[in-house]
Amino acid sequence: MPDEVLRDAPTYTPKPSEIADLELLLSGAYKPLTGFLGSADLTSLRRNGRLADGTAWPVPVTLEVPPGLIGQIDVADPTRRVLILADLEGAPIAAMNTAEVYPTRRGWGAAGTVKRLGDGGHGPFRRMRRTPAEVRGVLPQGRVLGVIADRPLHRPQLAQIARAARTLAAHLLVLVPVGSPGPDGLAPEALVRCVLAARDRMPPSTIVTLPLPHHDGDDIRAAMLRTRVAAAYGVTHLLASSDSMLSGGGLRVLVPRELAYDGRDGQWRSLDDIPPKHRRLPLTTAEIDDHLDRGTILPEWHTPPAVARELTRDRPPRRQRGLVVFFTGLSGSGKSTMATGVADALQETGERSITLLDGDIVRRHLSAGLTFSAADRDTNIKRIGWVAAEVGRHGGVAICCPIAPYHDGRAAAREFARNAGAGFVLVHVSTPLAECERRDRKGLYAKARAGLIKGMTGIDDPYETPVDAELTIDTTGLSYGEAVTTVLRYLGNNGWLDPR
Ligand code: PPS
Repeated sequence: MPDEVLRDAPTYTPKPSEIADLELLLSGAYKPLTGFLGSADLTSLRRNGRLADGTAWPVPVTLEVPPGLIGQIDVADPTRRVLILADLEGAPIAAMNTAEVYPTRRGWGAAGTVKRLGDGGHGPFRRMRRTPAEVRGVLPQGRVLGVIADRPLHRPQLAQIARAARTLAAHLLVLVPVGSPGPDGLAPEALVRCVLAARDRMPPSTIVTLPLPHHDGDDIRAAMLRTRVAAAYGVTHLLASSDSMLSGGGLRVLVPRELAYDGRDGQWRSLDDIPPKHRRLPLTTAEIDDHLDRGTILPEWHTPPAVARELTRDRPPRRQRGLVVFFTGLSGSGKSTMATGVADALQETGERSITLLDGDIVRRHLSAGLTFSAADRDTNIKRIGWVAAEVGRHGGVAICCPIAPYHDGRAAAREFARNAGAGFVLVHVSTPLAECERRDRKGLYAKARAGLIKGMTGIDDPYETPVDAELTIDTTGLSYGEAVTTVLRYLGNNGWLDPR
């Protein structure tokens, strides 16, 4: 590709899951795919699970682009059909030779082959990324037992791995997906630390990371994709987790026997070989989360202490974990008052570091210049949500109290918190409009009714009632103290505060 074509080509940063797909396309893990799919392949895929040329392929690998970009690309002109795909910092990863742009349900899709430009960037444990060719180059001859470790490995999984490796006389290849937070919400780097912490409990192994993205759609197809990727990495036998039993991609999938802990000798063996009174079943994900939330140590019979230590580091007990308390409600509903009261009470106990992100104050600093248009409100809420999540990432408590009238903005704030490993409590202050209008502390409702201000939430701008609030409080007839106590009691009962 000539330099001036690259220089003049538009640059676009895809969504994280699309960047993960891109990395796998570039590394050869998605062989035979060499680029993002076009409409003919997608239609064929939907119809019969095959690409237009008949190759079996499990999931659509697509790139969505904003409408503004479409005008800058001309697929008929070789000098104007190149699109530079960049990472989140804007550094180029690849050049796409756009062969087609097509309308989708949500906007536009772009298809074409991709060629690597950058080194793939940085990031924690980047040195553990390997392409399939690199891994195949170092694997010993013979069978390769593959494990996709999207969750930490506890003793039951470690015992299954050891058994399978022994039975097959296979070398062990552990693939750690790091594209996005895993199913347990664990940050990718924390997952890698947990897997490495279990290394001395595994047979000799090769451990690599890869950005396996999450694809919408059914679990079977997602499992088929994983199987294909594992096969590309040289896996001959893939150890399935109990919830993904699938074959395909030219390898064998092993569904491990369910193991339990035998209290007589401390071994993990088949459930059926242990008398019920000596048998302990593996902890469920909910039980593990509960241990972590409360800060009780994961039992040694179940989890190697080194793994437990890493898990606790990433998910400290709730009373020490970062938290976003997000109040939403109409103007005058009492959310600022309650938020301030909760902040004061927590500051008095001294157990937490608090940041209060009040609607009015945010609009003076963080969101100065924003209006009350739908787009600006959305930006405002995303900014608040982002800052709150960063506070949470560092173990603090962020208390926010904007109106946040739209579901999408609130959902984005929740997602930011989740990705930062922080808790998120949505408090809907549901005081009805009539009561808010009666209070009308700032005289805004009167002005809105008189037509002096436009777009007032509740009057001529919508408030989408939350359906996912952890707590709903109507402050009509409630004293200040009662309202604040309700929130504090919720936080206490759910482990977010030190018991007193
Ligand atoms: S939003 O929708 O979440 O971005 O709003 P927020 O940042 O919380 O700002 C709400 C405060 O701005 C004042 N105000 C208005 N509210 C709603 N609609 C319109 N058109 C409007 N114009 C000004 C109002 O005083 C809100 O303060 P609170 O504390 O909620 O009463």
